[in-house]
Formats: sequence, C-alpha cells, structure tokens
Amino acid sequence: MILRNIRATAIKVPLNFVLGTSAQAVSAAPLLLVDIETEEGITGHAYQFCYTPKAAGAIQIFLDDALSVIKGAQVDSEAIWQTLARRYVLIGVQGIVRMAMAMIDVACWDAAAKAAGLPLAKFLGAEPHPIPAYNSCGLGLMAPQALADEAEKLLATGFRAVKLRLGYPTLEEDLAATRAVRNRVPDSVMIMTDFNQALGSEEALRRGCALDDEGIYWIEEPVRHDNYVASAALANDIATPVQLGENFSQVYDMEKALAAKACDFVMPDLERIGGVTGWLRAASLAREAGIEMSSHLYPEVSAHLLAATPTAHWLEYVDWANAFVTEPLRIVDGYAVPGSRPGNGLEWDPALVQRYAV
Ligand code: SMN
Ligand code: MG
Repeated sequence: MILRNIRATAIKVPLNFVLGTSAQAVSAAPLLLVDIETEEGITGHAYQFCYTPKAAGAIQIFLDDALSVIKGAQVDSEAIWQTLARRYVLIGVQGIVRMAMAMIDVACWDAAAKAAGLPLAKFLGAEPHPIPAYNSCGLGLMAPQALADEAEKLLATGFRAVKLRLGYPTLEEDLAATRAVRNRVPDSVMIMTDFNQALGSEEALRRGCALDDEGIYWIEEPVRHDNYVASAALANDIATPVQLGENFSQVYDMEKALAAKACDFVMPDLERIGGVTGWLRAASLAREAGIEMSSHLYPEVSAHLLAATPTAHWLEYVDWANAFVTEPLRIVDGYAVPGSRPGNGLEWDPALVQRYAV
C-alpha cells in the first residue's frame, strides 16, 4: 500500500468523571484524531491524548512535516519510523515530534491489518482474548466520602479493579482517601494507586510503607518518573509493588528502568513508547525481564496489543473514545474484549467528531 495523505482533526471531549491527578485536574480530554489515507482506499486510524489543547496544533505541524517526507512511501510502519527518526535526529525523537511519529505508526499498523482483513491482535500473530481491565476514570483528589461514592459507580459497570489518585498534601489525607475506597468496595476489588510523581524520595518511602497495610495493588510513579535510582530503592523497601511506565519515552527509557530495577511492573503508553512498533519491542523486553506489562490509556488499541504481549497484566480503561467511535471497547465481567473487526478497532462517527471538533 502507498501512503497518500494524513488528515488530522482536533477535538475536545468532556469527561464523565474528572481525572484529578496530583499534578493537574483533567475535566475534558484534548484529543487529535489521525487518518492515514492510502492509494488503495484503505484508511488507518489513531488518536492521541494531547494533555493540553495547544499540543494538538503543534502535533499537526509535525504530521504535515512528516507527510512531506513519507507521501508516496510504502505503508510499512517500521521503515517509516526509521525514515522519520533520521529526519528528526537533531531536534530529537521526543515530545511533540515523537507524538506525531507514534500516531503515524499506529495508523499505519491499522491500515496494514485492515488490508490483511485481520483484527490487529491476529495480524500480530496472537489469538485475541479478554484482558483484565481496571476502571481508571475519575477517583481524582477529592473528599473521602465522594471518592467512595464514585468508586461504587465505577464498579457498577462490571469492573473488579479501579485506580485511585493519591499525592494529597499529607500522608493522613492519602490514608483517608485509600481507606474510604477500601472500606466501601468488596475485599476482592483491586485498588491501584497513582501519585503522578508528587513525592520526594524520603516522603515516598514514608507514605509507601504506610500504604503497605492498606490492601492496595500497586503504587504508581511515587517520585519523579525518571529518578530510577530513587524508584529502585522504593521498589526494594516497600512491600506493595511499584509501577512505572507511562513516561517511558521509546523503549530506551524502559531498558534503563529495567536495568536499574526501578519498578516491579511496567505500563508503557502506546504513544510515548513509539506506537505499535515501540510497544512490540517493549513487550519483548518485558518478556526477557520476566516483568508484567500493563497499558496506559488508549484501551481500544491496547486491548489488541496486550493480547499479543507475553507478560500481559492489566489494561487501563478510560471511556473517553466512547464519545466519538462507532463501536466502543466492550467490557465484559471486568475484562476488555479486543474488537473483532479488521484493524485496531477505531472507527470515527463523523457526526460525533463534528460535535466535539475545536
Ligand atoms: C494519567 C495521567 C495523565 C492523563 C491521564 C491519566 C495517569 C494514569 O497517570 O496513569 O492514568
Ligand atoms: Mg499514571
């Protein structure tokens, strides 16, 4: 297949549950939708969470720049990645540049799987199967009673695990939030927690040890994401597993984190790790290291990728794309079911995209 054009559409989707992290409260998701058109008439799709609305425009500029190089090329994700990586050696394959490259990669894999008539998981040689999922909508920083109420709502749709944001000003508040949720939901429900890099290493040790008695499943990004030395000490000293990965920029960061024994689990982000191409490399690394690998955001595509990941662990579920796709990801008894249509499962509903266009 020959790549003919890249189209991008910026949208803003209001969230059903505010995602109040210790760093920033997200009440609407700025997203960029990408369509890669081929001469053969097949179109590949990807979307990117832009973190901040202005980033969507910046990514679009780099999509245009990339198109000037890859227009007319074969739709071969790995070759395109290499071509663009060479073009961007000096500015660096990071940030906005990497986001644009990853979107192209994901959309090209989608087009290739569609051309083969196979769901992405099958195209990657895996048998699609349900993946255990935790509901990561909401449970942002708020009053304990409100957290417990929201946790019940999040579990009402069949989930058996949720993620709670921590990193309140004090340990006592972190404990109050954790206990409010833990005491309200059944003992069998897993509670993942996420500090979003809020703590210094001493405070992280103090809070991590205190949380060891609270029945939680993992502690995510307690300290600065790239402080692998501090993270390794925490993974050693805290009984609860330490989780890292959404900030791994390409597999090189993941290699460094694994070499430093910085975490007990990993959870790469589809776009930051370098699209499907980057994910597959990360999955090999995780297998070699014998470490369990979860996903970050992008549940629709991640369901396919986790089905093809030897040490697959948990899928992070957010419902953001349900607002504009034709077939939302299905959750059955707490498991995400990879889509059975050819490709990665993403198809836009034009009227809904129009509704949220910015
Ligand atoms: C998170 C961070 C930023 C946006 C969405 C979600 C969070 C997570 O760290 O792991 O879900
Ligand atoms: Mg996180």
